[in-house]
Amino acid sequence: MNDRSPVPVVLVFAGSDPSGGAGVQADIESIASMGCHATCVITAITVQDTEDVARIEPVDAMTVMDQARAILEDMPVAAIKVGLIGSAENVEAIHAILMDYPELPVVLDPVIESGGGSVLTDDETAEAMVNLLFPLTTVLTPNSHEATFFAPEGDNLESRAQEILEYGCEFLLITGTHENTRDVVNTLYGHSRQLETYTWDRLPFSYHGSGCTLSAAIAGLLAQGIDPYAAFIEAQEYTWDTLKQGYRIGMGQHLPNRFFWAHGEEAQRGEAELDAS
Ligand code: PXL
Repeated sequence: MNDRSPVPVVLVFAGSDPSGGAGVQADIESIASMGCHATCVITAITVQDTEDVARIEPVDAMTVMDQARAILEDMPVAAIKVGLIGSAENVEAIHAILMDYPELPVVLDPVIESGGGSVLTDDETAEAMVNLLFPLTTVLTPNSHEATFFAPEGDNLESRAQEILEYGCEFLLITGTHENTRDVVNTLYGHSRQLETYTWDRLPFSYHGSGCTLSAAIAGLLAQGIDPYAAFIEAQEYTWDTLKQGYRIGMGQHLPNRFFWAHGEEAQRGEAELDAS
């Protein structure tokens, strides 16, 4: 934490998801849950519900750049999270910002499609991400579909991971939610090799915003100054709990309950004390 701020600040670049499940809405809740303050540069407005995405309206690159500069010049940002970017021009704007703050850890969730399977990132934007942002990334968090998209040549997870690491990110955490395995296995790579695997009980539903929740939690923990290996474990535990205690409010996917910790036994005890007084 910086001595100018009582709370670590995370700068988020992300799209708005009006359902509140994914995007910047997810990032704010996750980052707040990690005890940090989320500042948010909106890169795109999406029209979507819990089932599907109908439209994406990218914000123009100058507005993305100006939002980020306004925050960075005002607050002691301690980590950056990048989610949906919306256009190749926005990739260039984010690249320019990251080049000016090389000391900040960057968590990039290379969003290609929504949980419902809609394409959110076109090929030109994806290519710009690989060339301009992957080399500046501390932690890249693709799911296994996205890993295949970025490394189509590889014929297994290991070779795809090696191909992606060569673009320059420091750590690569590939999530296994989309695989047909009994458990969910997430795999961490770095320093040209596999570093860890993490195995989680597979939950019964399909969730909207799990990747945003995980990557934002990692960014929050890195902003707290926590060791990256500890941050990866804690962020996965947090994300799994949000899904386990998630709910189905709309007619599509379930949503993570990112404030489950505020509704637990401790919070209920506090409420009972208030009622009694
Ligand atoms: O989960 C990826 C994602 C990220 N950002 C926005 C989204 C989605 C998925 O729907 O809508 C804005």
